[in-house]
Amino acid sequence: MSQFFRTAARPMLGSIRRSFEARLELFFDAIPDGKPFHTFPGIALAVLALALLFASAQTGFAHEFKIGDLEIGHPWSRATPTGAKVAGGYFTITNKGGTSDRLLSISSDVSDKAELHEMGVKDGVMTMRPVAGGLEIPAGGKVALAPGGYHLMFIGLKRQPKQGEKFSATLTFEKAGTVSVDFAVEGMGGGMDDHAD
Ligand SMILES: [Cu+2]
Repeated sequence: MSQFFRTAARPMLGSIRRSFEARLELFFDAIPDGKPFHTFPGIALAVLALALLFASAQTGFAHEFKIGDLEIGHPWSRATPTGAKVAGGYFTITNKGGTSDRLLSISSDVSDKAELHEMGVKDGVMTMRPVAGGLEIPAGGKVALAPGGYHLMFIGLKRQPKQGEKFSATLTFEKAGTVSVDFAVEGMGGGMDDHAD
């Protein structure tokens, strides 16, 4: 069930929620000025109950870490097949501060080392290379590490991360310093396999 939620229901819930919120706005816009809101109590209560339901379903999946002005959103990794030596790591970094910062290094107990990689297409071929000098997080900006783009790579896995578990890693930023985060391991299926050679 949780597998189903992660792979299928979550994006679906997101889009339902978005269209729902859009409709909710229309609903409130449609209330004539000065007309008492309590003329729609039944509908309003049902709408609120549904909105709360979706909100709680969302927070069930999200986890977040903070260090200084930086927010690390939903670090996740993908379960790896037996024998795999590398695993990816993904999350978002939001910089709420007035100065840029830089993700310099990553370490974790699950692997010998961890690198920051960038994926792109060069001459029609998918390539992946380490990012030199760290990853800049602009002031007031948000950077996403996601399959197909920037990502962490845990190299030399000491064990296979299993779906449903979490493993911790340490991120070091130039200004904000060091923060420990937990990577939620999600299912193998879906998306591109960005770590096949
Ligand atoms: Cu990589």
